Amino acid sequence: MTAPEIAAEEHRIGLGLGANLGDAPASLRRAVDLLREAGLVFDAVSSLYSTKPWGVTDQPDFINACALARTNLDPLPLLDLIKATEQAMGRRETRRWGPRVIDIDLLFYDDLRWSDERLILPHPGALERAFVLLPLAEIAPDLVLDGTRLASAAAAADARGIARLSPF
Ligand code: PH2
Ligand code: MG
Ligand code: MG
Repeated sequence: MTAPEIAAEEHRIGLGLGANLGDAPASLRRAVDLLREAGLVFDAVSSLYSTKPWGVTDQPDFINACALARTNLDPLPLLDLIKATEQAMGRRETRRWGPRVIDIDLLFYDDLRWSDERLILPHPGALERAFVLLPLAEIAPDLVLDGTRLASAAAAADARGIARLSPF
């Protein structure tokens, strides 16, 4: 007789979290709580970082963090869950790169490379934006994205305007 299947959460994912409206640290924690209640298993969450706005600069500073989790969901159902969580927390569409109560970005999903109108994996900003790279490298220094080890990328990043605040 074969052993029964155990519902192991087998896909390893990275999430980028950000907010710059309302109580941003509370929003990041609420996002993790909601995703956990929805079945994601969190293995690590970075410190909270205060970061200067990137892209559109005339808006409040952001709080950013990254997390490592596991899921059984395929990429698009996972993306649906992420978007539903943002909506449940009051996210409304604003201008691109504008202020938001919560932003949850899927940074990677196993070693999957994916590109369509809804999703690009690995997230193209993960290696380029210090507000993602620094928190992600804190919890996954040995992870390799697009052939680059995160610790090396973080060491080379322009970390001006980014301050580690506190544990999550
Ligand atoms: N998110 C953006 C645009 N600019 N800047 C910082 N510092 N942090 C963010 O999370 C961020 C941003 C769009 O998602
Ligand atoms: Mg984002
Ligand atoms: Mg987003």
